[in-house]
Amino acid sequence: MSSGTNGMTKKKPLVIVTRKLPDVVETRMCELFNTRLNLSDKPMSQAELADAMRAADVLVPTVTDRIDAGLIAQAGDNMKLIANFGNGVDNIDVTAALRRGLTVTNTPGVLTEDTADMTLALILAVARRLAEGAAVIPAGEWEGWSPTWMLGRRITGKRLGIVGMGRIGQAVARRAAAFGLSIHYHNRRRVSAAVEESLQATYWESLDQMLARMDIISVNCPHTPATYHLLSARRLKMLQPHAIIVNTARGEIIDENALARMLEAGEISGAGLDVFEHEPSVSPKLVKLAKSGKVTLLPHMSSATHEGRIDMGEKVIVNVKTFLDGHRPPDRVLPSML
Ligand code: 8YV
Repeated sequence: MSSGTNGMTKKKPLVIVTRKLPDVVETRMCELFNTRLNLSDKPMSQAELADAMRAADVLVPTVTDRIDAGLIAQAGDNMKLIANFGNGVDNIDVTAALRRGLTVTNTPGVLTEDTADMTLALILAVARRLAEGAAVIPAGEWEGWSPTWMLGRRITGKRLGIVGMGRIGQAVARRAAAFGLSIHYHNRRRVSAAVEESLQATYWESLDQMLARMDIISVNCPHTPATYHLLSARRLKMLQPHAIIVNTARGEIIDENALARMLEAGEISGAGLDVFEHEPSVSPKLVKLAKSGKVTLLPHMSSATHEGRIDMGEKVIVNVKTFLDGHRPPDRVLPSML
């Protein structure tokens, strides 16, 4: 308990964390703040989140919590900060939060490299049939080497089209160049000439035209109202039949049903997906295709490293502490940034 200037005892602000975080992060949060943890890690219901919004001064949600306008309307008078444990803020109605006078922060920068690593892993997995191959020996099905068996597609020399050339897109480009891919990108704003030059990246103003000419597409833009179903059925149809598509951003950016239909019909050759439109449920068509080896599906784990989660926690702590100390937190998110 700290003392107020008027001599009365001032209540320490309550920080409610919606999911289990790494131990070191939780320990530090408990040292610094009056913190209520979720040790069971069970996702909170909308009713439980509403209770938390009423009771807390600060809420620390994750991607699995839908902090929509309805919930924000129920925020208590003390509620001032939503410090998201995550980079993407599409789980939060940032505009409604701002209108209510709530500050929103996120954890940018610290999951860039891990997410880019997994993007390349998925490109390789799909093109070189990694998941299918890895299943053969454990299943006792290997009958020996054959010159025409398990053939995938060469990566080197192919064209990679990156949709979204922010931090993660650029980290993907750096890795992809080392694999001999030529780098193409579409972004709502063209990146600087210096960045283009250093990445040897070709800008496509028209997403449609880029899609039609690529061998591999990687989705690396945030999910916003403007990018919802950016890869619509119409746009997916522009891909060449041998193309593969990888998504480590958000499921909502691709029309998942259309993608599944086209994969099934052989109109796109393969997909590597770490994110889905209705997590944790996944289109049964995609699940079936995963069994046949056409697609590799991962359970939203691109940023899942011990180091990354601790870094994310540290970012949350800095944002909360800075805010509670009366300053502007470093990772403030404004609707204009989305
Ligand atoms: C995180 C992510 O695991 O940060 C993001 O935007 O998509 C993930 O990699 C998740 O958001 C944690 O809340």
